[in-house]
Amino acid sequence: MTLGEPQQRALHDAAVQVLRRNDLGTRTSAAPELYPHQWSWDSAFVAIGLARIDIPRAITELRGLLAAQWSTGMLPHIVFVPGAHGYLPDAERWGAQPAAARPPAVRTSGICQPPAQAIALQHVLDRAREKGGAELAATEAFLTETFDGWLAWHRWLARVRDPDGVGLVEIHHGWESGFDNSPRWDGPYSRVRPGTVAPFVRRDTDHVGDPAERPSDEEYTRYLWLIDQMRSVDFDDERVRDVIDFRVRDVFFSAVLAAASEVLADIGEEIGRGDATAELREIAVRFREGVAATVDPCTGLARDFDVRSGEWIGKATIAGFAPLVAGGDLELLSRQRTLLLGEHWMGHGVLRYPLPPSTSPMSADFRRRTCWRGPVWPFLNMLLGWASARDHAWDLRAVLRDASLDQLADRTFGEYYEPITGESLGSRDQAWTAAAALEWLG
Ligand code: 2M8
Repeated sequence: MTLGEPQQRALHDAAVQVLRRNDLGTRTSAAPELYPHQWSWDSAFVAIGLARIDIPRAITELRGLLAAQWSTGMLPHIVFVPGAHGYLPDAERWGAQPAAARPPAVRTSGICQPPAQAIALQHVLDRAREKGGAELAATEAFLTETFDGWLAWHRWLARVRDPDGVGLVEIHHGWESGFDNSPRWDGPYSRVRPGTVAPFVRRDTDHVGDPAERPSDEEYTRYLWLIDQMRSVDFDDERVRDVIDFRVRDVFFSAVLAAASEVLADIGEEIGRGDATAELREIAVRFREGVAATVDPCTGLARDFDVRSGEWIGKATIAGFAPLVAGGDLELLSRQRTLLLGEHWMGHGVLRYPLPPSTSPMSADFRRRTCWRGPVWPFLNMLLGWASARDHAWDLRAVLRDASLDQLADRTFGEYYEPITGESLGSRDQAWTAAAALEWLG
């Protein structure tokens, strides 16, 4: 089914309302109750949706995020909103206390998330070009003003998180991946041994939904332990590597960096910052090749690498399709598209909609209701749709678009969706889900 005109209009209006409701003025809450703060990669996808309805507001969103950039170049994964709590009991425990590199005026976490921001910048510029006039002028001025900040972010990732130049970003916490409790991290977390850490106690479980859908308190205690380890060295990049129990080369994060670096190089050329082109294209090539080199010839899926155990992580998750985000080798991309559309993934007979679940239903790790272990994530489908358009993979894009609109027509804007029944799960009114609806509607 594809949506008719009235349903499309209703979906559009409801999505706009969600973004307005989550609007804090200069930041957008990731979701009203559960995630009231500004999350880094949510905010990038939110800006893509905002650019469809309000270009100046999209610019404000990205400007606000950049204002929280650390002096090292890192963009923190959460910018805390004063007075808001969500289910995180105490922002200070997640790193929001003074660290040498943190800007003084904001409270932020001390870890990062995949760098989707340049992809958002490109969307804002595209929309501004369609409008022309003052909005285009404002967008170009904004890009000129902030270019060095985005460049510093990409440089930090390339230098600090890939010091050996293998073309893969090393993460130090499952949250840095954005795929919090994915089966990808089961092995690495099994080697995290919390020492003395105050156990995690939820602030309020009322709006967290079914606890079975979420990581357990024991898992959260490990998450906190890693933050404590980082705090013990004042979040100092060089020293964190030596003390941290979790060191993984994240293939999906790396793919986002590759794609975003290519885009940032294009933007740089357009605004007269050709001086950064060679460096950014080199980062794009390095990480694209790094991602491609992880592909398991048996499964056709890209893999993460656990630095501490020296093992590949070959779980059947959506991150295995990282090359489709990174772009590059045409044959590899074509093989991956066939796999993605095939019966282990989007073409699996049990699925409510032909959309990729976060873990393959064929995998023993598949959990249909548990957050990153099975459900479908609309923002990821938007990202795959963007990459498909970039690579002229119109067939894949069309399936993703039609099925996404069908899924989102319930207007709950769920955080994630049960892949077999299509039920909306997790938080409601999730901002990046509303943004995905607006982007698909065009
Ligand atoms: C989820 O992660 C946060 C921690 O960062 C959490 O579970 O508390 C993930 O889905 C992540 O990708 C997302 O950015 C965040 C906010 O939507 O929620």
